[in-house]
Amino acid sequence: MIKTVSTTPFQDQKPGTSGLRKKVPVFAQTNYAENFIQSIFDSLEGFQGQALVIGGDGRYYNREVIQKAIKMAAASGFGKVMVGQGGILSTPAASNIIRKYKAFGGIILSASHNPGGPTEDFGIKYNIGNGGPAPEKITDAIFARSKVIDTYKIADVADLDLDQLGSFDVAGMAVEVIDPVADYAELMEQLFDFPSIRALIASGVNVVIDSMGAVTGPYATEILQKRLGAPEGSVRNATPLPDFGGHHPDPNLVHAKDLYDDVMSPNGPHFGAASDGDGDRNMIVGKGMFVTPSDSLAIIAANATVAPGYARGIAGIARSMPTSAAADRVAEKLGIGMYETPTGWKFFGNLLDAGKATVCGEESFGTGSDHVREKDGLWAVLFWLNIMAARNESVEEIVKKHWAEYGRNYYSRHDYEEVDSEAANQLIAALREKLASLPGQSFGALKVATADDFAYHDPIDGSVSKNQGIRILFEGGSRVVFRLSGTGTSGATIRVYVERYEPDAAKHGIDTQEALADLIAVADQISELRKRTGRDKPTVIT
Ligand code: G16
Repeated sequence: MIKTVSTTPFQDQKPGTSGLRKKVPVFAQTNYAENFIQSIFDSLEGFQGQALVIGGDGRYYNREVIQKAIKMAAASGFGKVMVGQGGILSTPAASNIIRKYKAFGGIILSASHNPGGPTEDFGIKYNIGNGGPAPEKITDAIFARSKVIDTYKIADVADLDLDQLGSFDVAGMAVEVIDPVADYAELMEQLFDFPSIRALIASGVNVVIDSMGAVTGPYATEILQKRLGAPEGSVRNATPLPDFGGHHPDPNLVHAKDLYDDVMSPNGPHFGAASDGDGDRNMIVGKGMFVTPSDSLAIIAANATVAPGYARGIAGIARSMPTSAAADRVAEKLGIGMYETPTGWKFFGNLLDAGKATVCGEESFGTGSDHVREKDGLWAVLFWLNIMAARNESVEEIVKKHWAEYGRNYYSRHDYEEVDSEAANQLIAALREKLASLPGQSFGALKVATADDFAYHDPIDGSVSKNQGIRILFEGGSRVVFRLSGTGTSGATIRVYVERYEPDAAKHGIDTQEALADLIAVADQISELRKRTGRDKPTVIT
């Protein structure tokens, strides 16, 4: 019943910021997915007889790869697979299942915020027993294995019916098809004050969530509509579809513009939120106020104790390096630890496991805590609703008061997508060459204080991750950061992050792009971005 199949290695299976992401036609090549899954198993030790969690965001090709993964797990000696009904598990829900049922690890199938469909994106990611993305040590081992693999093992059995809940046998291995929502909804109910949020909604605060045709639909429907009493229709685009209904499931001001416009209109909802393909990102919009992800992290941290799950206080905050320093001011005031990590949720895992950080966040619309080991879109939405209910204030009031107390970090990210890879690499290389000569140089009123290529020394395991982004810091706390995205699937994406700190509340009402205009111009001057890429404006501004 177990077949050993000969294969030839692919040389391009290097996991990026979050797993292996490629176009569906790449994944659909003979043995491509099998090679990568076997490379994962070959890089792990001690899983015989243990449980593996499998699920994905429902995108095109999800079910096909789940069938392969189940049969290969059986052939490799896992004792049990837990798989979400219909092949569905949001990324945070998968993390929760791994932790709650003490599974050995999990395979999550998603390309996150990238579009889905026969010619769009797909992805495979391995998460370890703490529920978080595999650290670099493991992803490096998987890549090394994928380059030399010559066989894989698979059970030669019929496909499993993924739509039927219950326990089944696949080639001698137990498979449980589980409700993807129940455990997650229960966890949220433990962390947040559901009665207060229910009362807030009952009082007439109109809350909508746009699930963008992706995985959070069933989760948001159960929690917001069934448990918190929001009227039917409050969750929009609520059915997960293989092509996300044609949506680009990236919750930002470009792809969730309809929601933004609706909340900003006089008769629109008071509060709007959107999530991404696999449910780990979030966007928060209140009437009159878009909340930047960096501010969202700072505000959640500053108000954490209103939520029952965090009433004892938070131990520390972690943010990725390109995320604004708004949270740093909160940590300073609370007298707790602040950690700056490279981009990638995997870098938070050690800090969370060691109890050094309780809440974490990234500028890329990611926020989360030690309740799981992934960022968590609906968690952030519920945290905001809990804060609004506890303070009896709107999003706009909460944000403005926060700025008045801590100062405002004006912040924006400019993305240049699908740039020629060679040109992008040269731009970064040229910046690296300039680093030593920048400090002391003035660009108009801006004087460079320091410049470096960010390197992270993990305080828990001592590992070092180099070349994590070019930082140019100016006197007074402004900065620009350049890095190449590790999640794109065609060409290169250059990200330029721009930040200015403004302590004076009288100057908190300026348009963000205007407030950052001189820094944006200097970023172009130093990097020669327009000249090198031939682009005259970013593809996406967030
Ligand atoms: C992933 C990672 C995040 C990271 C984001 C953007 O998110 O989990 O930690 O911030 O990619 O990465 P990059 O700037 O390299 O494209 P997701 O939601 O895509 O899994």
